[in-house]
Amino acid sequence: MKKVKSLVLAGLLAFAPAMAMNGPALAQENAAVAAPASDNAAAPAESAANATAPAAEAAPVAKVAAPPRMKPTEGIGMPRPGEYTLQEQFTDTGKTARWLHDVMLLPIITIISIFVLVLMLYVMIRYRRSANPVPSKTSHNTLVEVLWTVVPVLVLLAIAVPSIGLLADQYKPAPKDALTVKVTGYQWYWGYEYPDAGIPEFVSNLLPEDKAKANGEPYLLAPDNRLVLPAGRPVKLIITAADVIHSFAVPSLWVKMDAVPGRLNEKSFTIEKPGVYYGQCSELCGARHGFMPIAIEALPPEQFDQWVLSQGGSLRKEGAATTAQAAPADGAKKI
Ligand SMILES: [Cu+2]
Repeated sequence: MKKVKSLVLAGLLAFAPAMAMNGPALAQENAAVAAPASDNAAAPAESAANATAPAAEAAPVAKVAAPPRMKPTEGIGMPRPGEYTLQEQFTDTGKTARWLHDVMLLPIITIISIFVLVLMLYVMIRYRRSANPVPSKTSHNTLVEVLWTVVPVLVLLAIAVPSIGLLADQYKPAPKDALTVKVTGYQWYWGYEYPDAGIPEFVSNLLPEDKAKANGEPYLLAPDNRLVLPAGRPVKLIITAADVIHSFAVPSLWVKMDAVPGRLNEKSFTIEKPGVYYGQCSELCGARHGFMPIAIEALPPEQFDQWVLSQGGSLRKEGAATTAQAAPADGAKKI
């Protein structure tokens, strides 16, 4: 009961200044956003007024419309038929990782494999019993022994330097201004929540085959609701699960993080350019494990802000580290 009272109170306080300052602010229809029950009521009030201001400029009367659903680009953010390399990367760590794989590891592995194969073939042919009936009794050769110790050490060191740097980069904490999104794995769909923007959790299910085909989206990779993120801004994903272990993976963004019940894992990255990036659950999680796809729609920052407003969320103050909550819908109805 106490909670309900404080919800209503927070709502009233949140909307009072917004109404006084700006008539059309109510048209914003901040829908279905839970109020922070015990937070300082002045904070939501401030952010509500703050959030509605740009919306009022752009569309003074109606609710902000969501940007149109972005069309995926064939071969970008998704696997291509017959492809055997890593997907094209759209984050910094992804690019470094792909470089490490393509430019360092693959050539080194290839050279070593060919060298060992040639050496074995040479020894088998040149020193076979019929060609070399009296075998050599040599048991030591200092030069060869030094070489086969030092050369592998140098090769390993050369790999270790960029590899350890990449490992550290992948787990670097997010910058303070990163947008936080909570990702929850369920059997068998994903839930996305935007605590910074005050957008409550919505779920993302597999898009049926006919709808995916009609939309020009890849079936089994396309969900109905996408995870919408800003391009060019740091993002922090807090990843967890509600039932069994899942794994949130988007190969073209170099993201793969286990979603473990009762535990919050964190992954931070900045998507370089707008686009649709597909992924899948990558931890065997039950019967429909193969049917819980992921699609990240990276929008240009202005369009992302528009999307946040269209979902009833609020925009954060520039540089503010605390979260901003939109005004609660309950309160709005009671006014
Ligand atoms: Cu799963």
